[in-house]
Amino acid sequence: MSQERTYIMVKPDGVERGLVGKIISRFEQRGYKLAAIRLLKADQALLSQHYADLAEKPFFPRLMAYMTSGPVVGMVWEGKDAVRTGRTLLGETNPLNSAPGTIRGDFCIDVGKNLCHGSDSVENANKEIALWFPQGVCSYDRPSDRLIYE
Ligand code: YYY
Ligand code: MG
Repeated sequence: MSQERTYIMVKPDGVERGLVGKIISRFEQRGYKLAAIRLLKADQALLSQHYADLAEKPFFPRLMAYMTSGPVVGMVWEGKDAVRTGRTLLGETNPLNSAPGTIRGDFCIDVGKNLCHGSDSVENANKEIALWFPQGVCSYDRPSDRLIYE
């Protein structure tokens, strides 16, 4: 079984709106395994590394203000196809294009308040996990995996 990992983050609007539990539940109920979790107020330096590819975008200053407006919950979820399927669970970047049943499609409207982040490739997932969890993640056996994977 693949042990692919992805970095998922509840943004400040999701924390303030009390949606952390619901977002965690989407990943739990799908069968993914929690490998790390952390609540923190991210500073500009950390977020600038996380969003380095977007530094030249016109929305970058607004994105920084949003992401530093309150605490975030960073998580690592593990399992088969975790990166691609994790993004499917989140929905599209613009919530208005997100199907009902996805997190963004069920809980938000504007792109600048889109609740959550998910890594977009295995390579970026590994970079983001190292950035947000420099102390490493948790490895453990989960007996219920036999009920999830064939
Ligand atoms: O990976 P994802 O979060 O779906 O989108 P990105 O293109 O990486 O952009 C990161 C973040 O930036 C997005 O979640 C909201 C914000 N953003 C924005 O505020 N306005 C845009 N036009 C595009 C993105
Ligand atoms: Mg992205």
